[in-house]
Amino acid sequence: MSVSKGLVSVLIPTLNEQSGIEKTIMSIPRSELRSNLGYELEVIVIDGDSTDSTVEIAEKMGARVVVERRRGYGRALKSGFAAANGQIIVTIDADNTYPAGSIPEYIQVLEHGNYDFITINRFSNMEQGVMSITRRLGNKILTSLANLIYSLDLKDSQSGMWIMKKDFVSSIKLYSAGMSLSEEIKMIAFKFFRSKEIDGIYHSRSGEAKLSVFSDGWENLKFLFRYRKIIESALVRRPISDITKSSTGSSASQSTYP
Ligand SMILES: Nc1nc2c(ncn2[C@@H]2O[C@H](COP(=O)(O)OP(=O)(O)OP(=O)(O)O)[C@@H](O)[C@H]2O)c(=O)[nH]1
Ligand SMILES: [Mg+2]
Repeated sequence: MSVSKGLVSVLIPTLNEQSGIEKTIMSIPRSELRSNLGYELEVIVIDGDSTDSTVEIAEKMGARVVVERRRGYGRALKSGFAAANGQIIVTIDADNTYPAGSIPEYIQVLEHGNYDFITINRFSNMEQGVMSITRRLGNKILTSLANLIYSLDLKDSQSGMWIMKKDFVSSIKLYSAGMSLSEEIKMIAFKFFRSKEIDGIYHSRSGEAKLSVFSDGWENLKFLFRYRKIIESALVRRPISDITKSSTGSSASQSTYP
């Protein structure tokens, strides 16, 4: 395939990830994306002012580095969304945990199924010891509650690997600055857009985790309940498929997370 179909932006938030960033960027199949799907690739690292050599390594690997000094995984990804030029946006962590090698396959599912958003279920193929029992339990509780409150059928509400259309990102307003962005984006995606959850692999992490099981778990739990009141206001533009279903417009005037 010689004519480029467009651009894929892979967003990678980093906070002191010098031991995983090189392997992570290397695992993104640039040439397969180009030769099999006709997409060019841009890799954007959104760095939280790392004090190790994350930025140097990322730049050496050809990534564009955006510095976002304000703390938080959600804050970093929102800055990444604003910086992305691609028609398709993919998110992964910088710790080599997600199956970046399968990005072309997932993009094909997105395109053939005309989905707006795809998320990867980490629990379908996870080696023993990759996640502690406490974290597994926390994930189970958060996912079950999300399903109950928002009438969903997710297996993993906390996964950080998503494949989505830029149009979807432009149609929503995201409130979370922290780890709760992960459940937030899925709730709005599965409530209002064509979305799919795909089983994937989750490898053991390179480097130290930034997630704090108890404080992030508690924040994510509180967010699940608060979000019920603001989910409608998070829809900036209704999905095309939904416009004919309802004539009640949604207010997009809210600018801060209550
Ligand atoms: N820029 C930026 N990146 C962050 C921040 N906090 C976390 N990250 C990055 O966001 C990604 C997700 O954080 P992780 O610690 O891997 O969280 P997790 O995937 O739930 O936990 P593990 O399974 O242990 O990896 C990693 O690539 C982090 O380096 C932050 O405040 N700023
Ligand atoms: Mg991680």
